Amino acid sequence: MAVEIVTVPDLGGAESVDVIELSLAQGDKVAIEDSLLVLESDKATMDVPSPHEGTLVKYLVADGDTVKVGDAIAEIETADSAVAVDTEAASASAPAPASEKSAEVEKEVEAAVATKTVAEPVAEPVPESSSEQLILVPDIGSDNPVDVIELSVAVGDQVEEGDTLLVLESDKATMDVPSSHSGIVIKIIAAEGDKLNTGSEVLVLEVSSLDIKSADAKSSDTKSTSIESTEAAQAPEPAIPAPASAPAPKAAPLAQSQPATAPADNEGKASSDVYAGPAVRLLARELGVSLEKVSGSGPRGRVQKDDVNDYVKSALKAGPASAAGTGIPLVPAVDFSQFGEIETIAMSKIQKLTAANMQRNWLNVPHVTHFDEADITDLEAFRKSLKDEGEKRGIKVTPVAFLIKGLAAAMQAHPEFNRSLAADGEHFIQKRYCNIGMAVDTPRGLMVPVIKDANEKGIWDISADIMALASSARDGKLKPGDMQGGCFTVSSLGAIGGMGFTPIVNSPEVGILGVSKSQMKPVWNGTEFVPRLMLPLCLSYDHRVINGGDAGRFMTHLVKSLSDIRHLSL
Ligand code: CAO
Repeated sequence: MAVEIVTVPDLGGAESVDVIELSLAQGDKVAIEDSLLVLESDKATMDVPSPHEGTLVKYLVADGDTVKVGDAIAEIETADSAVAVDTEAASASAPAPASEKSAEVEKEVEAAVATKTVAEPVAEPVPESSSEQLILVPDIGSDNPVDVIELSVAVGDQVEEGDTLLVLESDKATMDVPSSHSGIVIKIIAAEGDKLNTGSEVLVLEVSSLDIKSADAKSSDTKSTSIESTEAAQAPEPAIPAPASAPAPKAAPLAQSQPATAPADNEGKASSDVYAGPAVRLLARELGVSLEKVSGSGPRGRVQKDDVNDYVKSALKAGPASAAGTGIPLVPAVDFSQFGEIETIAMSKIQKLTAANMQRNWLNVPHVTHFDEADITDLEAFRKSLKDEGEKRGIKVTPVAFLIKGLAAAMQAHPEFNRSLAADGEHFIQKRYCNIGMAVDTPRGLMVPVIKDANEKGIWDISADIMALASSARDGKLKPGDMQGGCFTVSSLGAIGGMGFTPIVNSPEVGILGVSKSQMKPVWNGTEFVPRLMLPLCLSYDHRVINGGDAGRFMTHLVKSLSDIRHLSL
């Protein structure tokens, strides 16, 4: 049986990382190097490419899991396997340790062929119309009827496969029933308060025949029910499959709002401890509402959708208030939809991390930005003269390589730029190594891979590092180790444009160099104006560690070495 287990590859030193994205669905075709999932450490994200070609049988981890090197993450059925796996057999059970996987695989694949799981909603074609799907209650694991406590859709709603249709509740648990098909709700059969059993009718969907085929062929991962204990105070947030396209919330997110409402019954609890169903939790997440701030009006204090919506309305009415504890006035939450059509777009993990880091650094670091220009006329002539040799070596040399070389030299001459403030605020940490981070603009957001030991490298090696790291960053292939250990950062917008900008220090580093686009300018040489290629440089620094005089001397050193690169060889 050719079912291969894919494991977590070398993490470049990180001990454990989080799974932040499952890139495929069960049953998807996979080519070698296709991204299977995305891992994230404190510092970086990393795509895990498939080492095999074939079909994804199932993931052995879930979004949000923490994994380490060698952990089993997915099963791939390779092309030479004779068994056509019914992906619906993949259960939503927690992954077993890697060592147990191989033994389990064959058993599970055989089971998959022999039987279909019933732990998911069952869709029976309605005989009269092939475009209508009757959705039934999946196996609820008990003969006792369970209560419908929440209907998550209404007639006319467009639902995607995996969207929650309704929430069931027994004595012990709530169960989120996701849709097995995409389509439009044309009839709702079950009502809130009804008691249902396995196989009871829920609703009818109008689906296109294409959707029926693809839903039948697709994985059941998104169809599996998520169950949360209503008693387990420590229960994690339920694993609710996110809809493919989340509906735009009617109000702007309230992440920082502190509405002037009466304290909620749930005040002081963790969100996971609040009594609420998965659909309500999903709504709260979409609206940026912390559930513990919402009073539940349902039985036994259960938080209902209306409670979340009421909370949002009252927050919007209350307007901005000061953020508790920080003393920083908040930007008011605005319902932009009152002014025109809007779309709410989810931020990627990288974008969220960048936003948090930028805000942290901006608020913590007293910034000063020092501007200067370097005459790079001769540097450019020399760089262009390297073109032929660069082509032979397969290396492209850009001005950024000289900047990194020049920065490393300036940091050696002015070691205060290679310091960090110690956590006690009373010492400097002087680094004896010299690693320079380079901001890279990628489709996923801003990444900062690090060129290690830049002071010991020549222009060819630095250029090769720039090419390799920039391309890994853009392809999502950076390892956490590639992003660690930076002492100083360079942010070059030279290829894009601009005359200058004020970059934000990448704390705990103490300096960052912003580089804008070089321009030919008339420069007075004492007797006449001559055309010179001038490169705008913007040095932001942490004024707790660097004084204005230090910055002036550092920049003068850098400008001098870029204007006459012979200084770099001294
Ligand atoms: N002035 C004029 N032209 C410049 C230049 C400058 N300062 N710097 C680079 N260029 C030119 C190069 O000469 C090259 O042109 P040729 O092909 O004609 O020689 C071209 O721009 C190369 O650009 P590049 O972007 O491919 O390569 P790079 O080495 O200049 O930069 C990298 C690499 C990774 C720094 C860059 O691609 C990048 O991602 N920059 C964005 C950084 C960023 O987003 N900063 C903001 C952070 S805060 O939000």
